[in-house]
Amino acid sequence: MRGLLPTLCLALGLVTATQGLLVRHDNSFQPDHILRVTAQNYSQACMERYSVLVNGSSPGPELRLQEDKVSWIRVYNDMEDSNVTMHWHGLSAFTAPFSDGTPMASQWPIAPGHFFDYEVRPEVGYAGTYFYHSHVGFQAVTAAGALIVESAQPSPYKYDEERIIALSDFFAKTDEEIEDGLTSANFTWSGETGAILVNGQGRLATNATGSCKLAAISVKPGKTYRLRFIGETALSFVSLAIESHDVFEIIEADGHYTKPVKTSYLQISTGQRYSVILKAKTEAELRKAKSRQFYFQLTTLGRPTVLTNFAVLEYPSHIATDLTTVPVTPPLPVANITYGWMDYTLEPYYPDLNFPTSTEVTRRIIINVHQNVSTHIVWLQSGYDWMVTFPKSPYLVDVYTGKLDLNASYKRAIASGYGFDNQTRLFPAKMNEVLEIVWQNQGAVNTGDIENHPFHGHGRHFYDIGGGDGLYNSTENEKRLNGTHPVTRDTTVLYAYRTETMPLTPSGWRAWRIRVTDAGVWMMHCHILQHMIMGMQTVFAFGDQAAIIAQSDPVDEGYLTYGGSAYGNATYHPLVQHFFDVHEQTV
Ligand SMILES: *[C@@H]1O[C@H](CO)[C@@H](O)[C@H](O)[C@H]1NC(C)=O
Ligand SMILES: *[C@@H]1O[C@H](CO)[C@@H](O)[C@H](O)[C@H]1NC(C)=O
Ligand SMILES: *[C@@H]1O[C@H](CO)[C@@H](O)[C@H](O)[C@H]1NC(C)=O
Ligand SMILES: *[C@@H]1O[C@H](CO)[C@@H](O)[C@H](O)[C@H]1NC(C)=O
Ligand SMILES: *[C@@H]1O[C@H](CO)[C@@H](O)[C@H](O)[C@H]1NC(C)=O
Ligand SMILES: *[C@@H]1O[C@H](CO)[C@@H](O)[C@H](O)[C@H]1NC(C)=O
Ligand SMILES: *[C@@H]1O[C@H](CO)[C@@H](O)[C@H](O)[C@H]1NC(C)=O
Ligand SMILES: *[C@@H]1O[C@H](CO)[C@@H](O)[C@H](O)[C@H]1NC(C)=O
Ligand SMILES: *[C@@H]1O[C@H](CO)[C@@H](O)[C@H](O)[C@H]1NC(C)=O
Ligand SMILES: *[C@@H]1O[C@H](CO)[C@@H](O)[C@H](O)[C@H]1NC(C)=O
Ligand SMILES: *[C@@H]1O[C@H](CO)[C@@H](O)[C@H](O)[C@H]1NC(C)=O
Ligand SMILES: *[C@@H]1O[C@H](CO)[C@@H](O)[C@H](O)[C@H]1NC(C)=O
Ligand SMILES: [Cu+2]
Repeated sequence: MRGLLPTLCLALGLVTATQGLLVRHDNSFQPDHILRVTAQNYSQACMERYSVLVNGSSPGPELRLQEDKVSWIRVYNDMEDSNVTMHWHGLSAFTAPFSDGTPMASQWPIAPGHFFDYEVRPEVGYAGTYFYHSHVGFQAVTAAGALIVESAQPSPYKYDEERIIALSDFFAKTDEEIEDGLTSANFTWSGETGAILVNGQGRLATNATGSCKLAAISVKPGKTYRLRFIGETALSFVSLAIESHDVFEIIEADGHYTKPVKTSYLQISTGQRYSVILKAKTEAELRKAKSRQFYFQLTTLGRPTVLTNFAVLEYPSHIATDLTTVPVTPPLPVANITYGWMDYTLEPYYPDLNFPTSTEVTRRIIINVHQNVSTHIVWLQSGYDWMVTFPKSPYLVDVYTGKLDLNASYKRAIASGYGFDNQTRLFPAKMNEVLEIVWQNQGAVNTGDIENHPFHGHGRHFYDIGGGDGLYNSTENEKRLNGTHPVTRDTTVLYAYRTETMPLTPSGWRAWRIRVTDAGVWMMHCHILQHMIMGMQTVFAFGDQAAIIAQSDPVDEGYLTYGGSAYGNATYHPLVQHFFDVHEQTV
């Protein structure tokens, strides 16, 4: 749609800038999807909890978007005393500038009683499995839902039907109690997860009393299924296998088809998605197995306590499936190696000629991460935390208003030697740089503790170039990469190769490569909600001010203030810019 009025503009001869059409979203405007966010008492795993819900449930309704098509998603904040934003996890480079859903990074949060119209356009080649979730505080523990991008092109893999299997955590404490505990000088941990839920259902892992049911995934004998696994957990890193179904084939990771890889189990962190092909048993095989229901076994990895949870794979039967009994002893073994799963193994389905080689890398940014204990317990990246309370206004807003001087920030970042500007707490990059970003785990300052951190990148997906123990050594890693074909991902795990080491000692790394092609403000952060709240977030700015505002200049002032006129409410129709309906402006 770029250049809606090119002929006219050429006739006038004075093309100066592009600007998204400014449209009053009154009653004549129909969003493609509507999500309503409330906070209310809600029951999961036989436990009532005050939770943030999308359309009254957790998970919220499934969204289906089309490749290359703009979808308008209206998000209402029906809560009385909390802000909300919605993030389209994995799709962030393909949303309009203010639509990435990161509070104080890409937009002002949606105030109570207000709504915001998100403009999202999945790119061609990104058909796959995603999810949406709130990006405020601990809300995403319940405020999340599946987002599937469909393609007009047929899938390279054939299957009869698909099933969504979204994993989430249950915590007994409320979001507010958890947030207060984590940010208090009197630090209080959230507690461990009470249950890993499947599509919102399940039973407490340790004391499964009551009548609440395990999730049932129904399949028909002899059919082929695409199971879409979504890591919507707050904390849990999960090992997952299916009883008597020893082999399935991975075909998608984070929205991209992969070459098929056979496996008997998955390891899925918060933020990750995998699709697998599962061939359901035939009637003959079911007779041989003497059962028509089988457990999904979900086991937490890398936490002080190991919790095991279940869901049920059910085949049609005259006997009702038993959804309230859980096995006394877990039926399946759990791999004792919790790091390195599928590293250097997954390959893109379609050959990717765009992978940046080491010689193309223009800048390597090593980000040391560790826990620090002073007045508070915080997670630091390059010596600093990032919390939503740090910026006075969103970075993207400051780029538009000119308050943020990205050129000066870039100078400071380069001078620091870490690629980090400690004044703005930004990692700025110029267009067309090729970055190698290395997350380097270090022991906590006092205890030497080491944990798993599933790092998530907003913006265009990065090439994951692996992970390993100790200190990152690019020469060594180049040798390992030889002959491999790195995939693009949006979430990969910085593993704990041990539970503790000496304070500040390097202990494990994860490396990414990214071509800086999509101007904007992109967060890169650990996806464990507790860690985010404790400061484990970074903000990258791709492109200078000119590159970022090129998408629309000027932008309407309604985006630039909290509760501004781009945000609607019960009595006010917002004035919204259609960034993908760009016209050239003449003066
Ligand atoms: C969410 O609920 C609203 C009404 O409350 C409804 O209009 C909308 O269609 C629902 N959204 C989805 C995706 O089901
Ligand atoms: C939610 O439940 C708590 C007790 O668990 C109760 O105190 C509170 O009033 C309930 N809130 C609402 C809005 O129903
Ligand atoms: C909502 O966001 C605004 C703007 O950042 C902030 O001033 C306010 O404190 C937030 N409200 C809540 C309840 O967190
Ligand atoms: C710290 O928090 C714990 C748990 O919430 C509480 O039991 C304790 O009294 C608190 N201590 C102080 C000094 O506030
Ligand atoms: C089960 O656990 C929950 C929370 O962890 C607790 O509130 C409840 O009292 C426990 N029930 C039993 C029977 O132990
Ligand atoms: C995993 O188990 C195997 C066999 O049981 C054992 O040889 C190996 O040392 C274990 N590895 C770890 C990291 O515990
Ligand atoms: C890290 O902790 C030390 C004390 O152990 C403290 O002096 C320092 O200010 C802390 N740094 C940050 C950024 O929290
Ligand atoms: C930033 O630097 C570039 C050159 O690298 C220059 O073209 C541009 O005008 C500068 N922008 C601002 C706002 O200073
Ligand atoms: C930024 O880093 C420099 C050099 O280490 C230091 O002098 C300065 O105080 C830091 N500024 C802030 C705001 O942390
Ligand atoms: C990296 O590994 C190579 C061997 O492959 C070694 O020669 C080099 O010293 C290592 N670099 C560092 C910084 O340890
Ligand atoms: C990559 O591996 C091949 C053998 O598999 C070897 O011939 C080649 O020299 C290696 N390339 C590099 C850059 O190490
Ligand atoms: C609704 O939005 C308009 C325009 O931003 C504002 O003037 C009005 O105060 C808002 N109403 C409420 C109840 O916030
Ligand atoms: Cu983390």
